[in-house]
Amino acid sequence: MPVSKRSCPTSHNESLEKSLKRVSIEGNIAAGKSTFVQILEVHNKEWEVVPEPIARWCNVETDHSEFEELTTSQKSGGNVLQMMYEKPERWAYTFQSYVCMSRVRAQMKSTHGIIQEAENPVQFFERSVYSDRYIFAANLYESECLTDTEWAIYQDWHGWLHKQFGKHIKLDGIIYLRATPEKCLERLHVRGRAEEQGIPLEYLEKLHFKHEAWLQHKTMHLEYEYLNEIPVLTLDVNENFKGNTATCGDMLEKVKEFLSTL
Ligand code: UDP
Ligand code: DCM
Ligand code: MG
Repeated sequence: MPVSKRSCPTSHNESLEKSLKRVSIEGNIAAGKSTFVQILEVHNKEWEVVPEPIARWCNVETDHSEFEELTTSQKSGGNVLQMMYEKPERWAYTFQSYVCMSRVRAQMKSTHGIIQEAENPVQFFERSVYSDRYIFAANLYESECLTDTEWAIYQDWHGWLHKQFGKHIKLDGIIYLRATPEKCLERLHVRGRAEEQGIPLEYLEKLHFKHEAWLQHKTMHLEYEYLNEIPVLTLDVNENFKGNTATCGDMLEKVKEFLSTL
């Protein structure tokens, strides 16, 4: 019997889907997530990284690479990250809906190339639709930057999006990069992203407590039940790990051990 032209790629995708592990790297602003995922990416060719599409948020109309950090002169489109920080009660909803949509798109777009052939493929996402909702959007709602109506609409489409695309974005594990809000503020200043320089310590404290409730104390209520059982690896990143071979080596060992349990 002739084999259908479509059967091979389909079964190939199905077997990739079965062996593929998806792990989100969570943590406060400037904790060191992007730095860490870059280390992961070069360490193992079976590991693929999906960074946050921050360039899209700083330049809505651009056709630059989504993951490029752009200079101010390159930013010709609307900078919705800046708009959100300058006037959150006006722009928080717009920003959060764009963030979540662009994240789903970025996470679904990958799994190309080497990972297709990998024996133990892993995708590391820089953050997830869960931190978008339960950390950032929830905090903006509690701070009265989202109205009741905006929050209700956000949760409605978030649930729908998850139902439609959950298969491609559901997680097998979470790595929590844990740092004090003070350390994050210091790194935020070192990084010097212009839009973020007015962020006060209190804002990072609020986000920190939400991360702690979710990933450390596990007291946060989540609509997605599978998340209550998900394995979490916490890595303390208060000490500098960038450029520190020994610390990075320890972190990579912990990640490998964690992956072997998923
Ligand atoms: N950084 C550092 N030491 C570290 C980790 C990060 O100095 O061990 C710096 C990094 O170079 C950057 C800033 O802290 O300037 C924030 O890091 P990143 O962009 O990785 O944080 P993210 O917001 O992605 O969590
Ligand atoms: N951000 C946000 N809401 C989200 C995700 C990210 O306000 N749902 C913001 C926080 C940072 C920037 O986007 O200012 C990128 O995050 P980071 O620097 O932690 O990578
Ligand atoms: Mg980052």
